[in-house]
Amino acid sequence: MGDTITLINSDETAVHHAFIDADRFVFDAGDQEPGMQATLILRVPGDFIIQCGIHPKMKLTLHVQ
Ligand SMILES: [Cu+2]
Repeated sequence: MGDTITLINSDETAVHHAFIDADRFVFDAGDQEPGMQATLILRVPGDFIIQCGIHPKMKLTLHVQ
């Protein structure tokens, strides 16, 4: 908890939009053009799913201690 994760869109053309929508924690990176980065600060312990608002199949499980 308290660490940060840097989310970098390293795709060459695709825009991504990472977000977490959990009961106890919400995060929204906004639309990320290729090369853009966003910082996710891990404020709450637990298991969370990072999703992409543009590509529903993209999911990343995050375990915060
Ligand atoms: Cu995406």
